[in-house]
Amino acid sequence: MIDYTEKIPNNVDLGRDRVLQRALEHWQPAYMNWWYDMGPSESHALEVYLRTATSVEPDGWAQFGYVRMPEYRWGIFLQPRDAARQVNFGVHKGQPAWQEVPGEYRSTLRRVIVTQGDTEPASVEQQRLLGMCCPSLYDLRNIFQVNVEEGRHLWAMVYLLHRYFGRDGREEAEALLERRSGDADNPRILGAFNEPTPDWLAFYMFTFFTDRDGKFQLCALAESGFDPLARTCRFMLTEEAHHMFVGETGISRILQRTCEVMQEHKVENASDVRALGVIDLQTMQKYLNFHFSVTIDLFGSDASSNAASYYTTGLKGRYEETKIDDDHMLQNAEYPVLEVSGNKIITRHVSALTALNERLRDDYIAEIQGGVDRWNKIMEQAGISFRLRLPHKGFHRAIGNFAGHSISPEGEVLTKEAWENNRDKWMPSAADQKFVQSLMTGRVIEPGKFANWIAPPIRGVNRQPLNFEYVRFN
Ligand code: BYC
Repeated sequence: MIDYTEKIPNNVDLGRDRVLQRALEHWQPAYMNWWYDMGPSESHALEVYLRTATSVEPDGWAQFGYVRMPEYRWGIFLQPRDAARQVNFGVHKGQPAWQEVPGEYRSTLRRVIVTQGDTEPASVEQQRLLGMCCPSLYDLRNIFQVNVEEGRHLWAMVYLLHRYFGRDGREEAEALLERRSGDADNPRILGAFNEPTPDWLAFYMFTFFTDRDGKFQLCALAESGFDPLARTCRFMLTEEAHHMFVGETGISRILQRTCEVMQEHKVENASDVRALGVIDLQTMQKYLNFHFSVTIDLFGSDASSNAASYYTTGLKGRYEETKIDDDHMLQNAEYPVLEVSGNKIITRHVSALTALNERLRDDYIAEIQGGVDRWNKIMEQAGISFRLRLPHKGFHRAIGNFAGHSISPEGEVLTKEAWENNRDKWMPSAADQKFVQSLMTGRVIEPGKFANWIAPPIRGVNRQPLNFEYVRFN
């Protein structure tokens, strides 16, 4: 169980390590200052129906109740230790999992933990204004739940930095509160976390696509030979599931509403659909193209010596590593990657070790495709022929083999000029964004009411009715 009597709730017996406890208690007010500055705008006095972790066991870890977000009990929760756990891949395969950081991997591990940690506050910063134009109390509560849990994920990485990396870990933990999403001088580390999330369509796309990168990266880190990292990522994954649910159902509900309106008014043309105050399917496709492409960049280069060394040294595994039936060394294995050759895209077989980013990206894309198929069922059931499609992997890429190339959503290699001429057909244009913004000017906060452009969810949170007061404004 988690000890909530402590200033910092935890299940790591923090009270026994006074030095660590003091260091984290010193970081805590800096974190709170960051939350007040960069957390959800004008939200501090609201009472929000949130879930809080009570135990790290798979059953019954959550307790629901009204909380003012600054009073949320952020803390440190690791999955319980399995004393028999081993390093399951790479050159140390078969050794007992490490309980301390191996000296030779210290800086590499710290970099991975910092990169992971940096995404968590970044996403809160990206979403901070959205509460001001929420489509319902239900959605407002959900975004706040996502935000407090991203805050907790930051705590998870900061614990590792403080506990295992001494002074430079503490400095990195401070820097995590100093970088800012989109800041020209001190931006967040990874590209997608510096993109704005200006509206709720972008938010649902982000939680569907980008939080799922979080899932796959956390799964890979949950395989780590460094046991405390593995255990903390395992627990973070239980929280991540809700974020992806918010994204997938958010998009489903928008599609549902658009299809209802299209059927009711017998309209198909995008401008007629927009005139009825709902989001046309073409705009949904453009947002999808954007979020998919910036998210698949987050997996890193197709051929990466970093990825190879993370694996060989046992720091970061593959998705579901222990379920894969091979030697878990990959010294002689190959993996296909795509690259541009002249005006064609060709497949080349490269060392499976250097292609580990690509492999994780492919695992991710397979799961994403399942979600897109589920969305398409909504159009199918409404008798509408439009289907959403994932663009080609090379479309709009800034990292890896496709960076610097102009690839169409169908996978044709184009000239830069030809690509630019089609840009607004494939990606949200300024006018598209303006239209989506125009739907989201005020907030809908009457219990049980939903904005016109989104259908209500099938059920409420924690079996509460849809007209439950998920957020109290008092
Ligand atoms: N933008 O060898 P390369 C989440 C850098 S999301 C900017 O290709 P590597 C969440 C790279 O850092 C999951 N820079 O890549 C979701 C490297 O720089 P240095 C976050 C990029 O190292 C929603 C250089 O390019 N977790 O949790 O094999 C809400 C060459 O790198 C980008 C992780 O990412 C980019 N897109 O792999 C909240 C896991 N991509 O070091 C939360 C930890 C690459 O040469 N991170 N670069 O200066 C990693 O495992 C790896 O750092 C990466 C990159 C997979 C990201």
